[in-house]
Amino acid sequence: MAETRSTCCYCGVGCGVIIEHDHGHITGVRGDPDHPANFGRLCTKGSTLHLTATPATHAVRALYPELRTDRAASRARTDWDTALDHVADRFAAIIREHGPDAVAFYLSGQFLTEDYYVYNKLAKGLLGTNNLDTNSRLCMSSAVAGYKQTLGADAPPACYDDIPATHCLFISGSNTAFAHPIVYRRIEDARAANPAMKMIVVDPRRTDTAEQADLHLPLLPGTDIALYNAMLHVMLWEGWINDDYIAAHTEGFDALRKLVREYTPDMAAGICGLRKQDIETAAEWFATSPATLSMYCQGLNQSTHGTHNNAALINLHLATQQLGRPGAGPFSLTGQPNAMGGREVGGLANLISAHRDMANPAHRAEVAALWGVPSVPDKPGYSAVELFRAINDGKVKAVWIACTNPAQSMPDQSMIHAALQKAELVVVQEAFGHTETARYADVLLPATTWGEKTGTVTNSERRVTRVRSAVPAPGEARHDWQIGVDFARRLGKRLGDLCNGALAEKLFPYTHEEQVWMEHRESTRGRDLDITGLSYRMLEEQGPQQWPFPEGATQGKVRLYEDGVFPTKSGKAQFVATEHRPTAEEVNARFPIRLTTGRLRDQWHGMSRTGLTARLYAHEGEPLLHLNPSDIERRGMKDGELARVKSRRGDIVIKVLATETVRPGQAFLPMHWGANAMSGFGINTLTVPDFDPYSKQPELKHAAVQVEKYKASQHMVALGVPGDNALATLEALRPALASLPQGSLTLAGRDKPIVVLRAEADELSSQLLEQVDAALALDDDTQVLSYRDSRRDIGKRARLDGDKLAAVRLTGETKAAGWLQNMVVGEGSATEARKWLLAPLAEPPGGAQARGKVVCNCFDVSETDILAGFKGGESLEQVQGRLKCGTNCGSCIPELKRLAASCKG
Ligand SMILES: Nc1nc2c(c(=O)[nH]1)N[C@H]1C(S)=C(S)[C@@H](COP(=O)(O)OP(=O)(O)OC[C@H]3O[C@@H](n4cnc5c(=O)[nH]c(N)nc54)[C@H](O)[C@@H]3O)O[C@H]1N2
Ligand SMILES: Nc1nc2c(c(=O)[nH]1)N[C@H]1C(S)=C(S)[C@@H](COP(=O)(O)OP(=O)(O)OC[C@H]3O[C@@H](n4cnc5c(=O)[nH]c(N)nc54)[C@H](O)[C@@H]3O)O[C@H]1N2
Ligand code: SF4
Ligand SMILES: [Mo]
Repeated sequence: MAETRSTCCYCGVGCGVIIEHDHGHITGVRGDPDHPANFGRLCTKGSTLHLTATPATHAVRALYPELRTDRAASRARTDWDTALDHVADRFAAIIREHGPDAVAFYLSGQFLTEDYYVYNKLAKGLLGTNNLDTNSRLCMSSAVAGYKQTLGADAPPACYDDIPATHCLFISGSNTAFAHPIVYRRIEDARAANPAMKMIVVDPRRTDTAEQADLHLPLLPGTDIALYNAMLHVMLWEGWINDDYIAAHTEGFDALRKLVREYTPDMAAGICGLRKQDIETAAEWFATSPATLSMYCQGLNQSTHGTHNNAALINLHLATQQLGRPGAGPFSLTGQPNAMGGREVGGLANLISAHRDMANPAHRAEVAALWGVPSVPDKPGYSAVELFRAINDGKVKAVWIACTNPAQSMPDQSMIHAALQKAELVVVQEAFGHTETARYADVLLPATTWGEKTGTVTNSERRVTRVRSAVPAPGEARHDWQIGVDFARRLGKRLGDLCNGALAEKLFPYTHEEQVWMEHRESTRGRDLDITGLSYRMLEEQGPQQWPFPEGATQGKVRLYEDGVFPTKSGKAQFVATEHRPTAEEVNARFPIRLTTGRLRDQWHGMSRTGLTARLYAHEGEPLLHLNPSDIERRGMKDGELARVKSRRGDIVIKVLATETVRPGQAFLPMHWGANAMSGFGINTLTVPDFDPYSKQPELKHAAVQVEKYKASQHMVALGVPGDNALATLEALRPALASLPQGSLTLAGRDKPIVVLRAEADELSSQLLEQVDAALALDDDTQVLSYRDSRRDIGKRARLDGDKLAAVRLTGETKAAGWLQNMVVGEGSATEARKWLLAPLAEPPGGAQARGKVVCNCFDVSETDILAGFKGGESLEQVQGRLKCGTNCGSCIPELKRLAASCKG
């Protein structure tokens, strides 16, 4: 057995992991005790990483290059030479005919810095197009623009050590407990150590994070600017601002001061749907605390005024000098593991290397000189939404998509799917071949992924960490950067003197990722993110380091702007006069519900990886629309019934979940459910493609929708697994899911995963039922128990494996599905079920219940069991002592506290 230190490939906290393996297979993972991001801790997702790398996952891995030359045909396996030559031929032909702006790259904040660097140079240096954008456009681009407009550079000034040093933590638009769990563990520690520390949470929903706050401001979605302006109004009125600091280190305050005069707490209370006193309290705590740290994420960024949401909050830090010292600062939490690295290499359509500006001729000349090319293009490329529109318009003919799944994650999915259909050439470079986007690939290029890759990433606190490979690439998968280099050389040969084709060999000489990184390092010399003092060797010997870390330094910079000097022309920070603006879509009589979207604790984005691990479904196991009970009742519905949710762009059918965490008139959808998990194109069918004018980040957090009861006359639940690979069964059932008006396809169970297909339709065709039975081995009548009541339209089919229930299909009445699922998963005796299966009963036998949600994933403890403890008078400590819940990774602690509080009240 061997161990390899690496980094978790999920969120921007950037936790260090130790991969346990036998050089061939990954067998386990644990937190790296020496890593400064997590000191040994991991959350539910990080601690199950090894389960996404089992041999069974090969059923869905992209293992070999695949190609189709005819759109109507399906792809066939090919070799790398054929695949890359084909793509190079097509790219060269399109560029020759239409110019370099007719091709585009759409990449990812989950690329390593080395991957990113190669593709950036390929597009901007070799081809001369800035059509290179990434999913960071959906994620961090408002944070980038917000920092640049105010502080002058895209650099989060704070760090994790500011958490224990702060006296007031202002969390806005961030469900830290779910989305940055290990940061949240640090927050819990800091609050335990300093009970006087205040925590304010600004979020329309009462999330687990908000639940723990000293002050929760459940503002109406999209009204942050009004709130922050009003807080500044109060600070001015009370004399809580720092005039000396403003005079010495900032510019633009007068315009802002004038503007916020009208933002009285009363006025903002009306716009935001908040209490005036709460706005005043927030202003007081923020301004008068010895050190205030804000943490924010997509609730601010994913908005048509996302840049100004960021700037309005940073304004407060500048006005009160809450930055540049321990425990204070505006700390934008990074979403993806290497969105920061992407920003560093200039991996967006409007950036160039090392935080340089495309619009600045001197910056362009510097990059051109570094690369040894005559020039880099000055025309900004298409940003994510613009790019897919340009494909739809036929302006972009070929698109190369890598390490992101736009056919699930982009807003307005109908437009995205139409674009992918329309494109002349779609290249998808993926580690997992089953994604929604991979279906559109004319060429599928298999990439290595976590556990196999090597390079570097930068986390939220500017800390550069090594990612290392533990096991070899599966099949013929290759590293992302290598694919880019190989392609660049092939394309160069075909382009010749066109673009910078003749220089391709010289531009892409790399044989090792470290060479790529060294070039990136050189590009940062003298820039705000200077890392010329770092090396792979140093990261190896001394562990992860923060930037800037210029040559000659012995340590990176823990915290920025301590001297009050900012990387702007004047050296002063800039206030931005930010005004409240409506969201792109406001609610009205036809679309009366404000829909927001976001994350679940245990799933990652489109679920290509977390969706392979059954236990990660246990917390919220199927697509659900979170809705206030009063809104459910008003529609004549009950918890768990189906609703049709409609926006101006399309509709989905989904079960409702009654929850007080959303206020009346609002709804929440987890962002994870795409076409692989539910019928149609998934939840992003509903979201708006409108974007912020500065950052071009689309408004994924706000849409106006209508919600109506949906009634299907037929129901089906089919569950089980025929062999030992549930993932293969999942794949086999995908066509069935796609043919349904409403349905979902998920995993359940723990060590022995099973597949669960739920379906609702006015008619379940015999063809569909046959398909389902075949996939679950319920098709051999001699092996199957079968009951049919045609008068009541109730059907039951089950396969037993000895005395155990192995698979079930219920049609007509599905109330017993949860009970049967427990039985299949629990592998208990099926004696009782056998009787039930052959009887006209529809409901499960008395008392038998579905197990319900699993709160603690480490120890598999359900909400039912936890609540029984609290209701029986046990304290949190007693419940934890008995059931062990929350005593390992701690991701469920906020929820345990909430459940405890709910039983007290
Ligand atoms: N479990 C898990 N963790 C993840 C990820 C994942 O997929 N799963 N993804 C990672 C990535 S890439 C990202 S970007 C981060 C995202 O991390 P977060 O931004 O923390 O997560 P979200 O759930 O998208 O949104 C945060 C909150 O914004 C609130 N919100 C909605 N509208 C508004 C508004 O107008 N104002 C305010 N103040 N708040 C609003 C929502 O109710 C939601 O609770 O998570 C990272 N971590
Ligand atoms: N409604 C709504 N939509 C949202 C959001 C929201 O809050 N609400 N959030 C947005 C945000 S913040 C983000 S960041 C995006 C994320 O959206 P996506 O980028 O689409 O999310 P992922 O599913 O993480 O996609 C990464 C893909 O890369 C593949 N992959 C993994 N490792 C590797 C590798 O090493 N190499 C290659 N080539 N491929 C690999 C994975 O299998 C996966 O398919 O979603 C956005 N969409
Ligand atoms: S908090 Fe969880 S998902 Fe994020 S890096 Fe750490 S272990 Fe990975
Ligand atoms: Mo993100």
